[in-house]
Amino acid sequence: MTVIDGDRSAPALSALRTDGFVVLPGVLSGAELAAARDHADDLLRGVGWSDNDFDGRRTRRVYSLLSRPGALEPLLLHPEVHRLVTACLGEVYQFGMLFLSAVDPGQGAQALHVDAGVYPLPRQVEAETNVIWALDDFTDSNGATLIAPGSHRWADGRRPQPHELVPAVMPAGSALVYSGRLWHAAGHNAAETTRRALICEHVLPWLRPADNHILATGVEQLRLLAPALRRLAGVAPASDYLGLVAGQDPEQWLRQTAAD
Ligand SMILES: O=C(O)CCC(=O)C(=O)O
Repeated sequence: MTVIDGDRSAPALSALRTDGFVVLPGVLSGAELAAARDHADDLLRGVGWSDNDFDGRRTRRVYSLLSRPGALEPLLLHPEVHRLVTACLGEVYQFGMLFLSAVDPGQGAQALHVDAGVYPLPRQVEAETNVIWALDDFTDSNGATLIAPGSHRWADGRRPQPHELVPAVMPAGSALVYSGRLWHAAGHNAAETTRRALICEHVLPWLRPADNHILATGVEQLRLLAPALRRLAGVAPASDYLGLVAGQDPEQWLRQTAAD
């Protein structure tokens, strides 16, 4: 497993292309991590377990994060992650699925999957580059994400065998950046503590994102977001003619309708 320290942009990109993932340890400062954890706990308070096997019946999930990004904003916009995403997807892309997850003790391993499997695209298209932020240490025992290195290049129909999986063990504050074509799953949490993560997909701008961020966030809150978050919410047009509002650039439309 490639874990990159030091000046890491070029080796990280090379590992991401070769292995389909890269772990960037210690991306967050202690203060950023503490604030992100506190905000995650606020968001998770009172949230129940998911009601299906895939999301996890001992896992709590929180969506609609753009309506209350708080201390998660530095993670959502982290330049080191976005340099890698830009290298894979180009200058314009948008958030796909975006959620906090708290994998509680006793949660079994998730079904293996590829995030980009929601799109009926040829396997070789890199439609998504995603990140799992470890808000707690990811360990062998607490359900560190299981990944099949190199599986982003596998042909349609090939599935990982148990011996092909490795746990993405990493300290809290690290980022696992991976291809949307990589086979992976949350591991079994056999520990006594919860394993929290922020999971953030980035997808090509001309695809429908898994979450509808515009509806989930609402126009008033979109106006209040940092411009970079607003673009990632899907406000940025994909091209000159794709993603306009009433024939206008969405940013212009937001300014104009605020003034009306
Ligand atoms: O929590 C993890 O390690 C991965 C979760 C995941 O891939 C998913 O829920 O789609």
